Amino acid sequence: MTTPALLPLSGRRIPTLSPGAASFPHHRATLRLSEKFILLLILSAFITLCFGAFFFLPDNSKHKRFDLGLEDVLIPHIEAPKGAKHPGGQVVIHGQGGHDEHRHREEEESLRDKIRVDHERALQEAKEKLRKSRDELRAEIQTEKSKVVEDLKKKKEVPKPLPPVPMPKVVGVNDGDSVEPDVKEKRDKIREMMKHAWDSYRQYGWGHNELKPLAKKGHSTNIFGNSQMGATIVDALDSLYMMGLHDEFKDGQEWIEQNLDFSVNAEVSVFEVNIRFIGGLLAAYYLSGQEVFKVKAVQLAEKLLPAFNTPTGIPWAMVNLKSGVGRNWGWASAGSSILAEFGTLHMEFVHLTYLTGNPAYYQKVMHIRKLLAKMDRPNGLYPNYLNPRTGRWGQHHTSVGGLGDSFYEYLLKAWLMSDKTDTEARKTYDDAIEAIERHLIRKSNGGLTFIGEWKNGHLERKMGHLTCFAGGMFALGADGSPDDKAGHYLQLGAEIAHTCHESYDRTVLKLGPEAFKFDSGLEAVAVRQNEKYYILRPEVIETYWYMWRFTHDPKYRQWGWEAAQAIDKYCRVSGGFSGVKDVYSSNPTYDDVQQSFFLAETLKYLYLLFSSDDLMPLESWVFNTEAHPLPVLHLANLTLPGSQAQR
Ligand code: DMJ
Repeated sequence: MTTPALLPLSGRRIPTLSPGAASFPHHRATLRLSEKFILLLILSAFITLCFGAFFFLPDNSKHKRFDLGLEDVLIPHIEAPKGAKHPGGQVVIHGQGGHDEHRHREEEESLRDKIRVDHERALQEAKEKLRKSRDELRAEIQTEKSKVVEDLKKKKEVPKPLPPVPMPKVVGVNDGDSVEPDVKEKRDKIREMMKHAWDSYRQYGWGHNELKPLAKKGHSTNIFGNSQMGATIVDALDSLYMMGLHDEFKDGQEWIEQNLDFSVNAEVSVFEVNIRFIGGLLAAYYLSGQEVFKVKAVQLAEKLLPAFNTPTGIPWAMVNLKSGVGRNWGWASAGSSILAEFGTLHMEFVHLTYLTGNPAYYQKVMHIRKLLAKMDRPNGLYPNYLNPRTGRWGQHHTSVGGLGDSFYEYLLKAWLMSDKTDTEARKTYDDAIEAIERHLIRKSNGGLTFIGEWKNGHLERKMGHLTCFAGGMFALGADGSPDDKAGHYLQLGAEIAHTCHESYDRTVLKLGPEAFKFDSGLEAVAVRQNEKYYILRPEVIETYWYMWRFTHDPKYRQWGWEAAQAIDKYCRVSGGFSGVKDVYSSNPTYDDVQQSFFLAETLKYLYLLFSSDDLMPLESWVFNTEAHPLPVLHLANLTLPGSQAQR
């Protein structure tokens, strides 16, 4: 589910004013930091003054002091006489005369003195500040800021040691080389493409999230906030490892050790960070055994947890890594959370609980599952939007492409990853797929099977590139499907693969458009200009790979090779690989983005397609939605709190 990068987002920007703008009253109300600082000082001096004045009122005032019950906060150093406080927190003056009265007057006197001194000091400080020039103030603010940063750095927590956990059996991390020279050659070509993508990023975008291969500089989208978290490095690690690019892997590891820091003031997508970073780090850990990846994954996961602080426990789409404040995308059905986002956490979170012994991760995702299980589903379908405040569905839009896709994928993979013991997940997957088949899957007039989208009771006969992953999913889920329907689902997978191949084959560049229609005589072609782009996406090749693994029909390698050649011919530039804006034009323009998923997924699936099956066998590994492999956990031997699978 990557739609956020493409859909119009409500990313709010703080307007920046030109120097001196605040001195013109007709300028917009946004103030610079130094002005804000001065105003704050004046305001605090004024408040201190008022507060002080309150105590200079005549004693016969009817006012009762501290009657707001805030005394403990305001003056914690003053002890109220024993028993003199009523339940509302009000200090009662008993007026018994004599000793008590005298002591009370003394206390009052000393309090007044203190307030007077404090308030004079505050006034003095404010006056001094006001006498300073703008530059002096700016320098002062800068020094204070740096001090805070320094203090924070010093305070940086030493990571808690993680409990020793038995490493799941890691099988099939081998060369996977083929004996057939032709296949070997193709595989070498894919490795060379990976090297070009990586080296270009290394040279021009190192440390940035992604690369602009034409401008030859770093790139980022709002899914990563304003951070420089090296998304491409983390996303690419396991591909590098599998391809035997060990120097590059080491380079990436070093960057992560030295630079990857999650204490940044960045508002990131919980889903994207989970699938790319946590998934990428965990896979790198399992493949290489290097502790640093596990430690970083856990540090990051802790930063995501505040996203679950909603009235329902359905997480926000975005969270600020520093403040923990979450919110949803402005465009998502009246502030809803998105099915493919909150429904694509399970695999990584189960592994986090496994590796840390902390049940919180597992509990969070199981809570989501339970909540969904209780809800009514229109026609048995899951709408893409769910409001995290009310727990009600938003707009009734169902899709196996963007906004819905990986929710279904993770149900199936939760079952596979649990060594097929999480039967609840399998049943939920089977029920969902049955409803999808009934309502969304159709055959076009030209005989192409497609998966449409359900919008308020109406089937839109349009399929997205993202939806093409479903061919692989159906094949992967065939074994274990109810009523002996394994053959049926394998066939469905093959039909989807065929349709998606047609969407590539009917273009000039032999690369697939973002979305294609089956309407008014149209068969697997894009209509609108803004659906004709190809951004290096993996889904079609992903399906070819799964189909290859389950059938060994040579056409899947053939189709994969066609796509690889087209990418190399039309998307390769001297500074890396770029998406193209129109796959129907013989002279396409570039979008100038080398997406991190190109290295994580597209090239990895291509490489696996030309490798032997003993590299990453599907009985032992489950690929997350960003193609990061996680080992099957034999849950029968584990203790995941509350897990059905424990029995
Ligand atoms: C990837 O980030 C993941 O595959 C996600 O699930 C959906 N799509 C993008 C790539 O297209």
